[in-house]
Amino acid sequence: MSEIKQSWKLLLSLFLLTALIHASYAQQRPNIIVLISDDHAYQAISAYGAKQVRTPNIDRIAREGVLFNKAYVTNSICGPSRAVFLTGKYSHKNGFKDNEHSRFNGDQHTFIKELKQHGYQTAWIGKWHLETKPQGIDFWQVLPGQGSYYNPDFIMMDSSVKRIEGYATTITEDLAEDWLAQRDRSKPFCLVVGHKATHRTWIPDTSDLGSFDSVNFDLPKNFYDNYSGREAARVQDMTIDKTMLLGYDLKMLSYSKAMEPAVSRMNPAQRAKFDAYYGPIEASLKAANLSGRKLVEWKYQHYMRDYMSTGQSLDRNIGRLLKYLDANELAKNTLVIYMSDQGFYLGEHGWFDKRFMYEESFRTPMVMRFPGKVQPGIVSNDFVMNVDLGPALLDAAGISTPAEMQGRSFLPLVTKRSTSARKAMYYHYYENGEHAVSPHFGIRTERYKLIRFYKRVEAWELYDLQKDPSEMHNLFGKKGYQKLTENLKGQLRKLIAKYEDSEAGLVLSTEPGSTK
Ligand code: SGN
Ligand code: CA
Repeated sequence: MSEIKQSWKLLLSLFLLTALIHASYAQQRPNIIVLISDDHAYQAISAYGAKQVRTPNIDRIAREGVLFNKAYVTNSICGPSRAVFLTGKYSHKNGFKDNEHSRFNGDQHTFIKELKQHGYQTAWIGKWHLETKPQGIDFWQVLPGQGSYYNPDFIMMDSSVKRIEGYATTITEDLAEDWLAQRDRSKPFCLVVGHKATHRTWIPDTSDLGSFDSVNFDLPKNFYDNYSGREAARVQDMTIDKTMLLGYDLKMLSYSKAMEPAVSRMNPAQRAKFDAYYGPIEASLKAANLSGRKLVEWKYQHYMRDYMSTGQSLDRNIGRLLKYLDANELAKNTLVIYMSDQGFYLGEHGWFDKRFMYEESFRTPMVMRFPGKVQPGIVSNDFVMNVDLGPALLDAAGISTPAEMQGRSFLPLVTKRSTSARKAMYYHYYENGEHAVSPHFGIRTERYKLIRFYKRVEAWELYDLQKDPSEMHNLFGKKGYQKLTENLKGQLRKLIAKYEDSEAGLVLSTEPGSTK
């Protein structure tokens, strides 16, 4: 009898020991939170030098960790950007090339599946926008498509649709906190919070309406770009002047009914606040009877005010998450990264929207806090890309990058394990529809950028970013640039071969002088 008792005791202690080891291992591995917003421009973030707005919570992440000054995306549009993040592969490899025809193949491997296989508890909440349902994630609750700002629907794991009263950014944060509160505490976690803000049509929470009404936003120097020498830039359909609509984008309801689907979702209290804010602006616009540059500049100011107010709603909810981590003793062992799915034009070249390989949309804000691993206050000037994010998160969890992933962890660059960053970045944008941006691919080095447009416009562009950071002077074909161009073309071909982008390869193989 006592022998049986003894072996039970032994078994029990063994069990407890294993549980203890398991729990402490779980403790050591960091938790991961990725906050991914939509269309949030670095020009709208004070940590990136924006002077006319404050984003204290995004700034806090940067201050307590690292600000990536040269973070870029491989394909500047929503669905493709998320697919690149998930898979660690370029669009032509993960299959989600554009928002128009692509559906994400959820059977393929993702960084989040890899984390789950290594014992992480995983969740994705909020914007997803990949057409098919999430796969291989423990918990998800996502917006259908672009989602709605007010009283949004969410797709639940059992495929039912649940409408939740309130403002999307706040609800998404509420759901993230709910999930954190009920998670399995014996495991480390990875939570992705996908925010709809600051996507078109830039509708802020009611409490943020009018927050920037006293600010007169500086007009970008190239607001009145005439696109000379840049055919693809000339034929686009994304100007504040012609494409941005008074009724739809700027919410002047008497100008058009297009905003109706968004406002008709509002409850009477929300709608009353909306009308109380936009009604008088609309009345004053009518009374002013503006035209020409006066009207365009009026549109620009109201675009900026709505956009920045929506950004303020976003920043406040990021702050709530940081506070939750503080209050629940999670801050120390959690990597937090904030980024947008791409950049955005805030009037540069006269535009809103994204897509182009020009800096404002190619580049994305990205800040990361990783206590104990990354010193506070670092500013990184190395080239990093969204294709590197999955590998970096796996690296943080002590998992090596799966062979099929094309990105590489950027953690060594900011933990000083290594200093060998990439010297050049490869970009490829495919969509050929809304906003009429021609498909294009290209290379950016420290100083130069070479872009090849195709399908809609057939043209090359070359920029000296040191002399012309706003990308106004296309140097392609200009005297004295032939050698440089040949060199850049050579580097571009190498990247195309390295990433196995046959579509781009085919375009180049038809070039005069091509050896292929
Ligand atoms: C919508 C917007 C476009 C925007 C795309 C892509 N039009 O189609 O302005 O470029 O999304 O955005 S809207 O009338 O529906 O607002 S993305 O964030 O999904 O890439
Ligand atoms: Ca986007």
